[in-house]
Amino acid sequence: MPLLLGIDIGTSGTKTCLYREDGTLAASAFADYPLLQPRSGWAEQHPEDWWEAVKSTIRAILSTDGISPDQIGAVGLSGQMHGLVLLDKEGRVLRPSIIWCDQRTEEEARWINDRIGEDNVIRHTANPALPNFTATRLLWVRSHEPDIHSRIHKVLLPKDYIRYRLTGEFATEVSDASGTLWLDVAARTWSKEMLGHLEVNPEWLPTVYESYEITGRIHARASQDTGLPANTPVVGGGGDQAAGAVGNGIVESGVVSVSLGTSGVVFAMTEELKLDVRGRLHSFCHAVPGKWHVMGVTQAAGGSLQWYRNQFAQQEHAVAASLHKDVYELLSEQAESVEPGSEGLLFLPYLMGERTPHLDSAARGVFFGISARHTRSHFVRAIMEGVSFSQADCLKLLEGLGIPVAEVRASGGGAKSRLWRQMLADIFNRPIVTIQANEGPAFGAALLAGAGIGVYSSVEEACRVTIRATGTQQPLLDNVGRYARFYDLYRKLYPSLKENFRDLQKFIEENRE
Ligand code: XUL
Repeated sequence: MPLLLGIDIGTSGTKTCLYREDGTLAASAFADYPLLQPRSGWAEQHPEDWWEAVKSTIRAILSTDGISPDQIGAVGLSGQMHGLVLLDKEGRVLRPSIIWCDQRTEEEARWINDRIGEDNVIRHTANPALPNFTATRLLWVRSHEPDIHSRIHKVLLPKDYIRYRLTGEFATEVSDASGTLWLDVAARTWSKEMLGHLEVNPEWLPTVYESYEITGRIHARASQDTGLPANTPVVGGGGDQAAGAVGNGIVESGVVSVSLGTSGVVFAMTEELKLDVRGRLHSFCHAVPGKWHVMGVTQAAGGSLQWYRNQFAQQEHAVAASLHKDVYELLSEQAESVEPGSEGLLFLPYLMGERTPHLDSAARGVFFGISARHTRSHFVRAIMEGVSFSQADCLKLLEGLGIPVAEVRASGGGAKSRLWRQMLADIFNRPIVTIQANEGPAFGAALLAGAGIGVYSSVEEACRVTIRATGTQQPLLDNVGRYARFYDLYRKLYPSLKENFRDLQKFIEENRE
């Protein structure tokens, strides 16, 4: 039986995983790369770094004992969404990719909504223009780097650049394409109207497939580079959220996922396209044919704790290394030593602006209520609680659309922490379920690959065959009450600070080099 390879080009690194048909993991590898932040609010990565990570992780997997390349039946790709990759006519990358969490294009987003009319943008694409959508980045390049703009031959999303390196094809699929603002999400094709209004040459854009469809095959050069057999099929795959949702079995209504990666996402499948009138939730094509999804996004979820780890946890790093432990495990233990509510220390996780529910790229992180009693452990717990409150904001909006929530499944790096899952259970006041696979997007991409070559009869069947719940954490009544009270306070803080965030942004701009 063929093995299925899933590759997830994430923000902190690339995770490549190989699965058997029953969904069990045969091998996995991870390689990281830097996030470039040349200015406050900017975020870029080198597509060449992704490619190096893809090559090295595939090679690591193929050198695992007992695995031979010809066992691999198909490859599925997943990746961070919204990033802009520009190629010239020789297929060379024109500039570093401006990635999903970059905040420089507020003006371009406003320009799109004003010029086309927000209602029309929503009519064409199911979403209003937001600074994280790819279309705004291309406009930014047009006005700030006209020389680069004039040399554009192809415009790709991050995982689709890797597809190009693997197969030589320019292709994408509906779920990732939904996050560009160039896709007619209802019709699942590029929107002629949007391309026309924004003066995007349709020839720049890749062919759009359904996520399980074969988009190309490993070519000879990539076979040499990676060790994968030439002609191995590569399916569409999915944006990391849609692919992750497939990997969590979010392919039927009633089951909702919370995934705590760098960003945090609450995700639900919908039988038809459903919209939040104010655009606070994204409404995109699902990686399942004929289905859509809605999702709420916390920009800096695991990203907030990662920031704390990088800036303040040197001591924990050293201890973790000496104990052969993950530093996040240690941070979680510290947080556990503090009572729910962090003795009044409250965190707003807006380190990279915020999408759901505020749609405000000027918002910034806040610790509120610091007292001399607070220790580093309180700060860690407050970060985890603040991120959970922000995910509760997302869930509330989803429920407001009438989406049934019978079960919530947690996944992503943050959900490895039992404590963080308990916080979600207590703050959502709902049981939180975990499943056996924790590699969400890479797993989902592999399942899509299996559906593409007929190992499974459909994406839904792939999920039925491979996904099993492994545990449920119930809300603890004492905590539920305390958190409900604290959440009220959390929700009041952003409105009181909104204008101050604007002033702060002005101050930063005035004092920029
Ligand atoms: C989704 C989103 C993030 C990125 C990075 O809209 O921006 O999930 O895909 O993970």
